[in-house]
Amino acid sequence: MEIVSPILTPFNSDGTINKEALKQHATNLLNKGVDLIFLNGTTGLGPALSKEEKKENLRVLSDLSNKIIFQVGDLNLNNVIELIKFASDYDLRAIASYSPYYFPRLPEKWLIKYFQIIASQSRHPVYLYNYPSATGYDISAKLLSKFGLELAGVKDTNQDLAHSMEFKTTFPKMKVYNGSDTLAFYSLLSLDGTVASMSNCLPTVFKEMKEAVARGDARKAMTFQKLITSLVEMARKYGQLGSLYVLTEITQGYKVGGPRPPIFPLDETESKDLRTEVENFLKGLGVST
Ligand code: FW2
Repeated sequence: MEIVSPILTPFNSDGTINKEALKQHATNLLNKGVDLIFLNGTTGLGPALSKEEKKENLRVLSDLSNKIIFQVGDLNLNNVIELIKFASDYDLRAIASYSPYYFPRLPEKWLIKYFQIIASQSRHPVYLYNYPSATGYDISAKLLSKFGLELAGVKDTNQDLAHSMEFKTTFPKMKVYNGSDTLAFYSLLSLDGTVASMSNCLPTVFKEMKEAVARGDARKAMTFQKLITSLVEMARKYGQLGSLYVLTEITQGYKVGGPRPPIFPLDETESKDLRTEVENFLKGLGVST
């Protein structure tokens, strides 16, 4: 049972990556009980990073590389292959990729081919990042099975837990994580773990939820899930990706820079309102974050 943190990418105001903040944040998350870091994911603004920035993120976290799943997806397959080659010098847990996106009506065969090429190039285990509502394509267990493609793992960002569980029943050896914050408790209970963006700002809550699941205390674990879901609702009012930078600063006590347009930072009033709401909410609960 693992907590995987899709780490946010901290940007400076000039749009460059704040490397010190990235290192500090990753180290803090792992110290507080997060098991693995998902680098260049959605929360890390992966689709908006250049190939050089994706490499840079891994260089910055090279000391922690065996705790990293390195996301390499791109619409330019040459970039994907270059990133896989680059990654081969690092001792990674896995590489991962979302499917091709944007282009409509891609034949199933082409989607599968993309992952077959990745698998043929990588010396590391390959994890599928399936996010149908973002990419427009569902790389389901049925589809993998239809083409006989076995991958080492999957992060399924899906509100349908049965869809994630189908990977496990079809491929018992596959590592299966659900990527929805609102299903983190159920993912810890029934899958190999959760990949949850809220673990950026609530690492200790996630760790305690995992411990509660491990000792069979579902009621306690549910209280943590409710807290996580409440924070998601607060964050979504202002745009969840931008809000996460503010939430992380509030709960972890250090600056993690800001997002980069087209993911815009919260303005001063929004940040203040979010801070007030979150601090008031957490005050009564007596939980560590
Ligand atoms: C990532 C995640 C979590 C997301 C989820 C989507 O890479 O950021 O899939 O937060 O909104 O795994």
